[in-house]
Amino acid sequence: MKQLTLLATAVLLFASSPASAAIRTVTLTVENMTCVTCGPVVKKSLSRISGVTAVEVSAEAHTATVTYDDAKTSTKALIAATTNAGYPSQVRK
Ligand SMILES: [Cu+2]
Repeated sequence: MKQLTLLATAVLLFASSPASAAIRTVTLTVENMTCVTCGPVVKKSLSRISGVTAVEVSAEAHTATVTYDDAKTSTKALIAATTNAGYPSQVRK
């Protein structure tokens, strides 16, 4: 029983720790990418966010795959950046 309590405590600590910040990769579904010049615009809007380390845009699939440090930015900021550039997006489920 004691071991179980210790384990539960450890899990709780891990889950709430700020040290759990990590590099994450998310795929966004991006609207309005209708021609070849749209991809670079979307890519640029995401690349200049602090904390973003890599961006792969597929105009054909209407997606942007973004690698970022979740201590520095968030999916909310990524979505805001593409939306402000004229390309509303959402996290692909
Ligand atoms: Cu275009």
